[in-house]
Amino acid sequence: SELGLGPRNPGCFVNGAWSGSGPVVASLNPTNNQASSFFPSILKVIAEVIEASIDDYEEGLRACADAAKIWMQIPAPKRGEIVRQIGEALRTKLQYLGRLVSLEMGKILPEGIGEVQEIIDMCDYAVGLSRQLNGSIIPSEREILTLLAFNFLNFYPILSNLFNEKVGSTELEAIWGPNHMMLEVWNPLGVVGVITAFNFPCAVLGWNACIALVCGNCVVWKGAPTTPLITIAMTEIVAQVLEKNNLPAAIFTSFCGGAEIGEAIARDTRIPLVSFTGSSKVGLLVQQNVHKRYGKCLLELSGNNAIIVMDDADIQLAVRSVLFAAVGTAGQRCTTCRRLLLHESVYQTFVEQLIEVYKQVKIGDPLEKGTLLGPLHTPTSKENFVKGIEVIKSQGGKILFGGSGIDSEGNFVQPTIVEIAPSAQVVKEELFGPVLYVMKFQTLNEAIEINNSVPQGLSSSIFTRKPEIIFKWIGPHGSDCGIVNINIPTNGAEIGGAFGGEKATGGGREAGSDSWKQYMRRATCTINYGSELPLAQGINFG
Ligand code: UN1
Repeated sequence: SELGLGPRNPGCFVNGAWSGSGPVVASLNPTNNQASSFFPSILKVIAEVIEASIDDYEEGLRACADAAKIWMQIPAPKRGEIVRQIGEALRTKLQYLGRLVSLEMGKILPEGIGEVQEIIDMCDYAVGLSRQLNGSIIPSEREILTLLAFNFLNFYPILSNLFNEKVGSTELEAIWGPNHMMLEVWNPLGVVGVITAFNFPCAVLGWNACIALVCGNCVVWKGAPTTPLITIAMTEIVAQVLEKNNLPAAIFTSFCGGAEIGEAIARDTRIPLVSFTGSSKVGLLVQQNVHKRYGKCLLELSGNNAIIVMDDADIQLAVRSVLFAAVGTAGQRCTTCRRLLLHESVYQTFVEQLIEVYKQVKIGDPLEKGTLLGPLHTPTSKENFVKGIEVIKSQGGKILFGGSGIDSEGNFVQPTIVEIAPSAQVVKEELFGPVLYVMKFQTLNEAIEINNSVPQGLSSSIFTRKPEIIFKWIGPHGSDCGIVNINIPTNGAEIGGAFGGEKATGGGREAGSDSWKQYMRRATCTINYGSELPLAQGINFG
């Protein structure tokens, strides 16, 4: 109730009003899978949501495209001020939102709160950025060749008249400057579509929306179909800030819905950029639809991330890192460590120590203090985990720890360690749960080759203290991923860097660094402030 949610909630924020004429869906609690608005228990009950229909979508997009004309004209630092206020509003609701993330998505409370903190950080980052959307000035190389030749012929007369009024400016400019200047101007795109996934139901919105907004774009957001309450709560917070500032509410338009709305966004020519987070399979479909209409895509797709532990590694540090990377968020981060590559000399000790810490992982209600492993997000995720274990076994995987679903009304499974050959097909795929494949290697080259041998290329990490290994790892013959860490887990990236990966991960970069450039269109302007027309490449045309 602190977030303004009721038992049944319209799930579309269209032109400043909540509505919804699509199907009614229930938000399930992954801890017990109960969903009904009419039972009194807080933990078991979440709520129902009315999703968007295509008519809702059309209405929302019309208003959003209109609002874009206004928003893009507001000075960037003023747009930053709006994002600053969004950050402030989020700060006051941090605990409530964090609990809602934990309740609806199933991640443990510290991670739920951490996720909301990530958007607050993004707001702060974007406020600063709003004063730094700078273009550059590029020296022009145009030469006024004919005039120069002319001036050489007249060299002495010019010199003798140098301090004389009679010297024409044309001659002097002809010698000293091309009278052209090149510069880059960054303009907003208009409307940015953001489609996010269940595992980070609000942080990923933050990476995209905070930047998109300061860059002068309106945002159309479709959250994951299974986390509609977070979509609504987040939207309401943004909406209140826009209203307080007398701005068109359609600057931020959002829809709860599934594939139909996602596809509408991908096909919509009013949306020049679509940022999509999800599986490689769906990402490819989105990309094809967006590219068919010459739109731009930012893809943040699957990961299949490895940690390499070298023979000189700090084993304790590495064990703690692997635990967070493989078990955190129940293995449902795109940055989750799925493959552990151990140098043969540390293999035995490492596996023993890891099993010891896995034994201590407290599994249970994600809202309860001390829980490290909450449920998987949906009953289907649990089914996929159980089926996945069978496939792993059929491909020669040996279960070293865990390996089963847990009998309960929720979607709980055991954290699992599997010994397997890097060549097994299953190792190339992303099983979205707490399953860790352990493999042995002898040389650094072999480890890097295994790291790079999967279709995905998001995150990677190596544990070593040796500079020659570190620099090889981050260089051209090292990891082929977008995130290349040393002595930290594969997950838990800071927002200041550009986040994203290569290959089947989609190539997009979101959040920090110069990611903002993707949310704007660059105009390369060449200005002629003289009266001659020197052509580039020295072309003389008539
Ligand atoms: C994701 O799983 O989609 O680096 C994103 C991390 C988080 C983001 C994960 N900051 O693990």
